[in-house]
Amino acid sequence: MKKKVSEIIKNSSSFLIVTHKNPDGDAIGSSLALYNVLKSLKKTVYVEIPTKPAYIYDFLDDYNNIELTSNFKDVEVVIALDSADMQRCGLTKDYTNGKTLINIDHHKTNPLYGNINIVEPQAAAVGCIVWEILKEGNLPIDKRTAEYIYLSILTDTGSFRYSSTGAKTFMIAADLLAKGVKPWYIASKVYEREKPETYKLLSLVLDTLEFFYDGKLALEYVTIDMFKKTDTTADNTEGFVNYARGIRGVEVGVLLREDEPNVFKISIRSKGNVDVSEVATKFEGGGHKNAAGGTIRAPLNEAKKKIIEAFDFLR
Ligand SMILES: [Mn+2]
Repeated sequence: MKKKVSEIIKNSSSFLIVTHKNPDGDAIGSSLALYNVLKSLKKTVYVEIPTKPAYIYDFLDDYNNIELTSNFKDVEVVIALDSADMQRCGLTKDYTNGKTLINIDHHKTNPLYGNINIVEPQAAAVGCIVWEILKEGNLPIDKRTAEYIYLSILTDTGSFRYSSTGAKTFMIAADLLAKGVKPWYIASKVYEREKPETYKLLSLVLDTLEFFYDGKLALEYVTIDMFKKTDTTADNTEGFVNYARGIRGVEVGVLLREDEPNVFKISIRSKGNVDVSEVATKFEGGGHKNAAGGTIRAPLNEAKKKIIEAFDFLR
């Protein structure tokens, strides 16, 4: 199947790459890696995402080449990356009709919406799958492509810490380093360029921390009011949920983020064996075993109650 994708890459002339809204490092990294390869092969290629990527990624060479979803681009091949369903990457059936749709993902809930589907839940990042496609097809991996793939792996494995990290992950990373990636450079760009106001917001959020089920569930929240007070947006909350999970004894950390009045985006992170993807499906969401998300439409107190109840198996 990967060979087939590399053949399509070689034999087609125009491509649209799409990924999920509120893109993370894996979504952006895997998309820009393929974009860069297709550019170097002199193909016509576009990258579209439903929402603008967060500022932490603005150091990337191709950041300004990322466009917002249009459903207008006239191309032969559409490649969706890291997108558990079509809607999350802004695709409509009307638009993809008559085009080759390639679906490359690692969410186990992916319904295989493409004409070609490469969905590998065991892959540490979609960037790893992209690397394999490029390798198998003998496609060029230059330094810039290597940096994009490295970004995707670094961010989706929580800096090589999550249970998805294996020997293969490091093997791929080693290959990327051989192509010129400097780990300190990417890490400092992604993790050491935070805005001061983010820390103001973080201090408000940490103040909301509460514990349930003998300290196994940690819950924190951010409200529109807090965003206003600190002149911040949802972009500033990247990684906040990890503070909840990072506490000793905590097995599940949850961040409730009020994106619209009484609409909370929930981020759920677990350690080790607790699978949070199931719980997320109860809240219009999904994800992976240790990282998942969803939405709750309710006032704060009710939203908190729903989350606490959903984790009563921790009792
Ligand atoms: Mn991913």
